[in-house]
Amino acid sequence: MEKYILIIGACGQIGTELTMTLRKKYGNDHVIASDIREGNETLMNSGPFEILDATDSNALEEIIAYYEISEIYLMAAMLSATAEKFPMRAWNLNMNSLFNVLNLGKEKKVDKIFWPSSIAVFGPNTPKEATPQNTIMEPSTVYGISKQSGERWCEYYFKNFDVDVRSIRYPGLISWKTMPGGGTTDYAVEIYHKALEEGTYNCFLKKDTVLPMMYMDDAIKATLQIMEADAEDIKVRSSYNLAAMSFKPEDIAQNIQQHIPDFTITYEPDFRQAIADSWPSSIDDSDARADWGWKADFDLDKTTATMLSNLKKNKAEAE
Ligand code: AKB
Repeated sequence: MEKYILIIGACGQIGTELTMTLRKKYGNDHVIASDIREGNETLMNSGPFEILDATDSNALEEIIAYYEISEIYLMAAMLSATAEKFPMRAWNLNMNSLFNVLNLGKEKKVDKIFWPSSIAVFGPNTPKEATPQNTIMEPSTVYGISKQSGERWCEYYFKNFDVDVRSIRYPGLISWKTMPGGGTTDYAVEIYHKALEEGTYNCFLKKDTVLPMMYMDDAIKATLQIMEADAEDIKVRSSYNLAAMSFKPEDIAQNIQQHIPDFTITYEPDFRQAIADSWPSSIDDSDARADWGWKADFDLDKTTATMLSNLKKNKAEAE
C-alpha cells in the first residue's frame, strides 16, 4: 500500500525542512503539508497544501480521509516564550492538537504518529548536567507543562490503545531556512542574522547561560530515524532525550568572531532568562543512541560555518 503523510504545522521552523526532506524521500504528492497559514514559495509549490487549524478535529478528519493518510507529524505548537504570554491559548493548541491526532491513532485511522517534546519538560529541580532520560521533571513554564502532559498522554495511548506514537525531546534548534518563533533558544538563530546584517547582537539571555542545542539537519535526521525504526526498538513511548551540543551565548559570539572579527555582542536579559535558567545545560541521550542508533553530526564550529555561508549566499542573492 502506498504511504501518504500529513505534516501539521508544516510552515514552522521544523515543519518546513521536515516537509521538504519527506517530499524528497517519498515523492512530493505523498507528503501533504498543512498549517494555519501559507508557507514559503518552495514549500507551497512543491506539493499538496491544506489550510488547517490543528485544534479542529473535523477538518483534520476530512483531510485524513481525503488523502488516505497513514502517518502524521504534528509539529504545530506554541513555544516557551509566547506560551508564557498566552497560557490558555498555548494549552489549548498544544494539548487539543495532540488529542486530535492521538484519537485518530486510537480509532485506527492512522498507523503512526510523530509528536515533538522538548527539553522544556525539565524544570529547576532537574539535575542540570547530563540530564538523564528518567529524572525529576517539574517544569515551571506553561510550554513545559504542556509538553510533560503530552508525554504522559503519548505513553498512555501507546499502552492502553496500542497507538504507535514516537517522540523526541528537541533541544534548541538552529537553522537558516525558516526563522523560529516564540522560543527561548531563538537567540541562537537571530545572532547569525544580526551578525551578517548589523555586525552586532543584543542578546536576551546572560552571556553564561548554557543550553542544549542542535543544528536542524541533525534534528531532521533524528526525526526520520525514530519514525523508521522497528516498533520493538522504540522502548521509550513518552519521549527520548536527544543531544548534539551545549553552549552559552558567549561561546557562539566567539565562534562567529572567527568568521566576522568585528562582530560585537551585548547582553540585556529579559523574562526569557528565567525560562532558560529552569532548563538543563546538557542532556544524556544514551537511550536514543542505544535503542535506534542516534548520533549527531554537527558541533558548534560546523553549525556556525554552515549558518554563515548559507545566510551570506541568501543575502547576496537578495541584493
Ligand atoms: C523553545 O525555546 O521554546 C524551544 C524548545 C527548547 O522547545 N526551542
